[in-house]
Amino acid sequence: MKIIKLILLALLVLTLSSCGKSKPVLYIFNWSDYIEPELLKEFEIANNCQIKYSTYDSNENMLTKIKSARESFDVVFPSGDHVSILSEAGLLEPLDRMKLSNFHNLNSGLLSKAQAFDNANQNSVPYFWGLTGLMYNKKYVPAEVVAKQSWSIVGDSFFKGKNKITMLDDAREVVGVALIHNGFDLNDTSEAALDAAKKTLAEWDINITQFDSDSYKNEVPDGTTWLAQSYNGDVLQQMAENSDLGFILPSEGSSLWMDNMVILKSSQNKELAYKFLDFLLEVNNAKRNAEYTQYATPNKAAHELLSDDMKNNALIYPSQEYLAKCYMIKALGDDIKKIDALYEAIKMN
Ligand code: N2P
Repeated sequence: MKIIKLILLALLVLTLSSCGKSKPVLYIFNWSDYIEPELLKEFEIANNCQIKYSTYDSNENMLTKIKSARESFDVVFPSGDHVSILSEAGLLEPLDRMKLSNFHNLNSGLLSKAQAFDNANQNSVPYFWGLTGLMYNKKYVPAEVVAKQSWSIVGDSFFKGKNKITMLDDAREVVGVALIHNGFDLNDTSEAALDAAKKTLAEWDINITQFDSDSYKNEVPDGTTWLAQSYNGDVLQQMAENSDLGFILPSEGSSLWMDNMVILKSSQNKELAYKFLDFLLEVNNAKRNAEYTQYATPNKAAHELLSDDMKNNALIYPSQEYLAKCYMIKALGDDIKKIDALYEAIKMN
């Protein structure tokens, strides 16, 4: 009897002491709706750790939070121009390839493109790429309005006085498509280019209710908004459940971006952060992630495993002809102020 009591006591002490030992924590900061949630749980189990996951809806918000230093993160997912901004600010950990055993799964063509914002792919690993287009609800927007297949739909007189259009809360995206609509490069900050963009945005603005990068995902389906500038994968996630929704990539071309995984220099748990990056680069995980998010994967090995339906979906992987009309958002240095000023003026109106 005594022995049994002793064993029970020992067990109790063991359980209590293991409860007290906290698991390592990985702090992740990502765009909303941008990861297959099951993958997070699987990573936690496989690595006996806890993930603290927070989201943002624009690069600007992400940057402000990181700089405020009230919270610290290990892994973040900036777009290309913000990889440049973060790395110039000295905030990124140069990546040790030896710790990324699945790096070889990446598409080498896309890796060279990524060098435009990250020299020698030193500080970032491509995560997904995508385009910005127009999401609409067929119940409210007549087919002949959408048939224009142009960014000028935003200024269409059909929407006058209806307050049913939103655009992204992102200066580069909003000014960018106005530049493209006028035949300019999205990165052009010359006076001629910005004057043209300004005129266009002033015309469109009459129809724009708000600038918001998140709410369109629910508001276009429920009819609060009828047309929204939106990220392709976010729309495709909604379209899978609602046949009233449509999405177009306007014929003038669009903005093109690549989002990336980075480890912050200030990370307190770099070993675990590396494991997380490598976990997402693993071929089956990358495939499941691409299927869930509906974004284009830079993971070549995973892309090969996708269904033909997905690979042939021109809203995810557009034709080379269309991509040739798109512009990657680049870091502009001080010239960003011109774009910001134009955007703020439109928002204030
Ligand atoms: C995910 C949006 C990510 C794309 N919700 C923006 N770069």
